[in-house]
Amino acid sequence: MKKKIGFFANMVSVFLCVCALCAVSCGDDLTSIENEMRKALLTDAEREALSDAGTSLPGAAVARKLIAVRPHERMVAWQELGFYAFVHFGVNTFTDLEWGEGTESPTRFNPANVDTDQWVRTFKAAGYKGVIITAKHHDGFCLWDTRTTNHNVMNSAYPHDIVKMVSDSCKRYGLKFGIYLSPWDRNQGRYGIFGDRWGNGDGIHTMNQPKTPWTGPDGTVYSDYNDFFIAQLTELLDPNVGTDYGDVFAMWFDGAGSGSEHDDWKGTRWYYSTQTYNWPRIFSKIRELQPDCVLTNLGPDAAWIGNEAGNVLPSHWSVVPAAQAYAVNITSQSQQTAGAPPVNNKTDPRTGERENLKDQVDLIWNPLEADVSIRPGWFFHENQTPKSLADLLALYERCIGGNVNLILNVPPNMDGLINANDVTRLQELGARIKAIYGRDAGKDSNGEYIFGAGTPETNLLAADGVTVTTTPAADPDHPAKNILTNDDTFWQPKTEKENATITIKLPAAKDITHVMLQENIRKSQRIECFKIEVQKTGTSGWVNVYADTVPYTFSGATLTVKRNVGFKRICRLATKQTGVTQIRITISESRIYPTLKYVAAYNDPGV
Ligand code: FUL
Repeated sequence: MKKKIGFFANMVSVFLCVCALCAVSCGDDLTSIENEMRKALLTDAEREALSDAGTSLPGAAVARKLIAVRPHERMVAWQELGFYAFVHFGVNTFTDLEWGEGTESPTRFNPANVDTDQWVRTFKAAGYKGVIITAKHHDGFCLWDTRTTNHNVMNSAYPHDIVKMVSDSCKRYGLKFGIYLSPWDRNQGRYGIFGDRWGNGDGIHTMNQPKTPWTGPDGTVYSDYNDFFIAQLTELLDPNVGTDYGDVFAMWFDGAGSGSEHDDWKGTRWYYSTQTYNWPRIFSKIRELQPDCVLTNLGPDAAWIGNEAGNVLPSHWSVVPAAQAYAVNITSQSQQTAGAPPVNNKTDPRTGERENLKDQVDLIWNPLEADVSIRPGWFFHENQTPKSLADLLALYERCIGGNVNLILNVPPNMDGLINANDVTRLQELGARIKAIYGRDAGKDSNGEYIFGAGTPETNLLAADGVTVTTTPAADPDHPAKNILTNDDTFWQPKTEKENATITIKLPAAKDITHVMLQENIRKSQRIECFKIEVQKTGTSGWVNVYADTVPYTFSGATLTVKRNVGFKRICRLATKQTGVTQIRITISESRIYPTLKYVAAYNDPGV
């Protein structure tokens, strides 16, 4: 039984808070709130640089403007997670659908024996550092013990709060816990639907009429879908309303079905649907309840890459025009009918380049996330199989190593378990990641190596006797040797230069298949173009093993894209380099004073 005390009081304060907020920001979308939040994080000098940021700035002033845009600590923590699980589970698991219509009976949800510990153990074995569960998908079925609607798991054939079970399992295994709450809700009668497309509908709502208030199962009166959505968020994020799921590292909002006016097939006929969200109110409520929670996909913190196949660009930029992060723009570019391709505006790799940003006055730190499913569908379907190990490893390396976080979906089956062949595939993936990246695959939220005590040190540069020299010389506070340790220290030159050379000498020759580079993103993203060369035993020349540019086809033209770094760049070399004694990284362009936080080299035992 839930605590209900305080709920009404809470709703009243939500209402008052909202009225105050609306007075200043309704209609502004997230600009005023989010941009002010972002600017508040900068130092006076950085804010000054940004407020001066205009058009036609001379030379380095453009670079200064761009490096003034930096992540909040919540974004640094999110980027460090890198790899986490998506779990799509709900009525669709039992109806064999991807997008339920919202008319299905909750009793259709009938798993034999949900074991969320089995899910999370499997995820940990794969190297995941967090889990995001579909608390509500587009069909509106809630996987938690909610008071907002009867369309929930407690009225199903398996009356258990699945959200709570997942959050408890995450705590047990040291993984972060996050929530997907679909804004689009096809079960909720007041969700944006204002009429039957063909004039013979329920006639409750017409375009110009205010919607009638409705009463939830516990007597709460909602006047608008935004109230309802906020009440759901409050249950999920506010420990004081009785459903305590603990810290939530990310809220994942999907833009599907939430764009401008569109037709929606609901059970037996087409409806004409649109929903006006009060995004400033929604985002502010989350900030108030869980300030460290990242608002991703459709939200001001992290952006969707624009496809669901993990097709990243050759270079991704975290500093982009702020308009890219506006929720209204994202929803209008998302899917409006099942299977329809989204309007993808993230395929132009020039978006974040200096040349494109030089005249922009409103910029935002908005790194990317790729959402991909291990199977063709997001929900479990008996006839589907998981991707191959080679595909999954390539996906991991191009996303995690391409300045893009990866959320890899694994759908539980009708028993409520991760299917045996998916478990095997994820264990294989974890074993490969561990063998290549060892300790650099990271730590869990308890500070333990994600693969446990037996995690090997695989970084060849972590050995005694490795030396680093740079041109220009390092700032004494940020010496070159800092790049050899995977911590918060970093290298930065002493002088204001756009280019630099970093030479790493190994005490004994090594075979190398990968090099990994990380910038200190707390200082923004600065490296715009770099290449890697190696020198081998008994030679004095340098062999180029990772080119500074790469061809990319966009809109029928072949562009030459410069390779940047960002949070993490994994460079898988075209062929294994044997007998390497020195590695040279040449930064040919940067947004002045480039930084490197960590450089590692590996020898993949599987190559
Ligand atoms: C899409 C949704 O429509 C899918 O059902 C799924 O939830 C995926 C993660 O996002 O846009």
